[in-house]
Amino acid sequence: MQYLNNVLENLKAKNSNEPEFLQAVYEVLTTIKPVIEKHPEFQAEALLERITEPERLISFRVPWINDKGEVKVNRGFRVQFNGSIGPYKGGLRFHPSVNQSIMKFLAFEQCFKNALTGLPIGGGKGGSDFDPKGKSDREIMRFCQSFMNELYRHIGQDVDVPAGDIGVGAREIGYLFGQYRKIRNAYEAGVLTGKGLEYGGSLARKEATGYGLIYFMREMLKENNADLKGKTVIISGSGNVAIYACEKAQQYGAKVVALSDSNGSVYDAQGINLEVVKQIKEVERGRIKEYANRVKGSVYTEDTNSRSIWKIKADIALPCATQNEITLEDAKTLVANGVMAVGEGANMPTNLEAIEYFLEKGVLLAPAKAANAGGVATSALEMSQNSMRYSWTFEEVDKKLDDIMSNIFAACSSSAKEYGLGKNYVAGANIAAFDKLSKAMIAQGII
Ligand code: NDP
Ligand code: 2IT
Repeated sequence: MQYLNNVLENLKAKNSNEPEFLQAVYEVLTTIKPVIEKHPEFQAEALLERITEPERLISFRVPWINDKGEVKVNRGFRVQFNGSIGPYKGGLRFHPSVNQSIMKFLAFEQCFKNALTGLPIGGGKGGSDFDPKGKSDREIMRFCQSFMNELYRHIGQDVDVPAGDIGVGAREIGYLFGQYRKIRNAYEAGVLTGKGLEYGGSLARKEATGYGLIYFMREMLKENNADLKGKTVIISGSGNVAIYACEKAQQYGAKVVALSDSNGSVYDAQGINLEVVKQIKEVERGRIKEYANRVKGSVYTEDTNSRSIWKIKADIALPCATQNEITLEDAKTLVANGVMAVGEGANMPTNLEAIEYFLEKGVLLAPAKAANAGGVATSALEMSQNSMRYSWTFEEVDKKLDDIMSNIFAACSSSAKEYGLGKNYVAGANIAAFDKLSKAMIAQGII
């Protein structure tokens, strides 16, 4: 298709130093090809050119002072990618790997993910190349305050609503919110989500991404006459998403045998003891290696790229750490070991070749944009509660989350069927999301 090829070529030329962004765009645009073919008017509207160009990209200096009194400087970002459906919405990532390419890929994906939730949220993302590892609470606080000293002028509860992502959890959101409140001299609770329960946070937000991933997996398995009970599961990462995916999978009777972090993985044939993991990760902010010191019979494998986990035999694999953590080689190992389903908790964890391989081999693949949308969906529920100055119970929020995830699965499945794509839920998710986003953009004119 000439129009699509031209757009992809131009994007490549313009963003040649942004491989992650190009990867995310390529996956979406190639899978929605049958939709583009049906709509010649998209070309005159320059719809693909507009949908792949952020509305605004902000980059700023973040100076802060460490405990030794030394001045440090990091780079901060906020990418406001698409505001057609609602205020820009998406997390903040603090990780040394953060750069413009990673920010743009995450913000681009977020627009489609947020469209799938059915809630009124646009797409954005932000963060910094700041490395929170080994920093004291006071250093984290000073960094967050400096970050907000610039970010505050770009956000607002009706403008752009950040939340957490890698390296940003309740502690960081607390410091960010405090600084925003001080600068603005107003209690605008809905400006950030993932807040503590004492000051406007939502019950079940902490659990939402991981639980949502398993609700999506449950629906996908159900459509394929299977369920989670008795399945062996491996989960990469041991942060927020991994921990609560593990918890819900265990509640459904699955046996989770492995978790990891960026230094290596633990294997526990008895099934992971999540209380031990929560103590190490949520309380002590320690390394997963510690699990093997505390739980008899478990084995730790050190590993610089943290991919040793994919060598462990399992029925279901849940990548919940970072982008491109499953390569073609990993996919081949997983398939050879009999994996039947992969659920993406992380954003873009499976590279393009690995996605193709899984689909070719009939592995059920739950794509990130759909399968990890429970976090941002519950953030939107947090915004609703903040607007109402009211809060729902855990059960109420969890039930809404379950319904949202079931609806997202149904949308992915029916879009895939409509275009004769069988069980390609990757394409199904992209088509369903594009359908909504493109209609909202076209309705609002050329902006
Ligand atoms: P956390 O910071 O809580 O945990 C991240 C986990 O992934 C840690 O175990 C970390 O190990 C590991 N990890 C991070 N980067 C790398 C890397 N480069 N190589 C190997 N391991 C790595 O983050 P979350 O759990 O919140 O996020 C995990 C993934 O889920 C991300 O892709 C995020 O974008 C996505 N996501 C998060 C949502 C949320 O609500 N939090 C919502 C939707 C998606 P270590 O401690 O060693 O760095
Ligand atoms: O990738 C994601 O969807 C998130 N990090 C959650 C974003 C949010 O606004 O809750």
